[in-house]
Amino acid sequence: AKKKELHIGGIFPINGTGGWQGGQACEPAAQMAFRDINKNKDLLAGYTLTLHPNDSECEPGRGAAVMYELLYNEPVKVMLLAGCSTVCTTVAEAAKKWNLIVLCYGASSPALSNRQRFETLFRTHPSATVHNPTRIFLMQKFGWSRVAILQQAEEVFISTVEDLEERCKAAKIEIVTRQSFLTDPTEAVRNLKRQDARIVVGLFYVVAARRVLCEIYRQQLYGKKYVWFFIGWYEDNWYEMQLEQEGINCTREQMKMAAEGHLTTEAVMWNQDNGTTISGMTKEDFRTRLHEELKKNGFNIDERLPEGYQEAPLAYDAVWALALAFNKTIEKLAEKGKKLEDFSYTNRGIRDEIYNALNTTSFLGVSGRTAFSEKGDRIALTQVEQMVNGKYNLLGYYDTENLKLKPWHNKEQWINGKVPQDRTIEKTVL
Ligand code: ABU
Repeated sequence: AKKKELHIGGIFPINGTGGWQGGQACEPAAQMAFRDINKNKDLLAGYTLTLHPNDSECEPGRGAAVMYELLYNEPVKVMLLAGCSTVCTTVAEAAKKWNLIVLCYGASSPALSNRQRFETLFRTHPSATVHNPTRIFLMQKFGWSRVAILQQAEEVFISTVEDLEERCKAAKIEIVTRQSFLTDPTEAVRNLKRQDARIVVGLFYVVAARRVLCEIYRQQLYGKKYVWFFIGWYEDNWYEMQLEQEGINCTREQMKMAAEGHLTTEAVMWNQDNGTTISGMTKEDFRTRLHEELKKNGFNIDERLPEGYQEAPLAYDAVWALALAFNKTIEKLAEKGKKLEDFSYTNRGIRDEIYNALNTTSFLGVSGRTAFSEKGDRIALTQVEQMVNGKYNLLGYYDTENLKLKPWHNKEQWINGKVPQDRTIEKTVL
């Protein structure tokens, strides 16, 4: 008998210029998952999943337009997959009106952890708040109790800072200044210098990060007196890419000098060990297949990895989470004499079944244990790295749930071997 099709709307940020174009690697990873699931005889018997992919460019307006195209054109979509915080926020806020569950593989905004506002949202991407206990741990470890914050004015970073401020207050760490910018960070960096900020937490998308880094160089907020915390999900050589195209007024060498010694925190997005996961692949099998897919999609991965490479396992596992939830829903609905293909945008009952199924999903994926908290969030471990001579060194892992190191390698390096101070130390004249 002909298999029944279940349609999924896919919203991927691919061709934009500002935020996170992670669809470049996440879409091929998701496509791979759809093929694997459709071939799997133990899942979704009698059904086939069809993805309808679109590019949101990581622009909320474009994301909304794409969502309406998916909704107002046949066939009916049973779920939406989306990435990039600004787009997920727009899509997830609206989708509940169509009784649609939204599963975000690439959205870190803490603002999304709000069940009143985002009734039908789940995400395989951890919330950016997971970085904050790790930042506090590092501040305490290195004796910094006076820090500053520089952020891009986007809800994803604003909500991360709100959480960081609370945690700093609890840990008695003073935030000397909080500077924000829309597109040009010049004035904000100047203000950091005026306030004699030495330890700075920077929160911005990668294009803005390059502008900030060039400004750090120009205003000389780098070197032995300064430590910057950046977000760890940028690609490894982000500081020297796209400089001409983006009109960055610094050379590669200057960018490298300014980036030296900075720390990054990031959620661990690849399974920790190389054991077999639900798809039958280890994370290294997945990497090999992903590389083949990326090459087929025209990426020269030896030259540079596409954006979203780190998050590709989250996209792959999002599709597995969706398939397992559909499988469970089909069984539940059958008990009531109903079918998943009867889903319509006015069908709250089927939406609730899919919601309950996702809520109780738990499996070992290529990104690690995949399960969702009551807010729809992913539970995760964080990783700390430091840039030394233009390359990232792994310093260690921090378990933000149990507030434990696991393990720390003591490999941090400071210019002249001294940990930078968080303030000017007055010399006592005898
Ligand atoms: N790791 C990518 C997150 C992108 C975003 O939150 O928009």
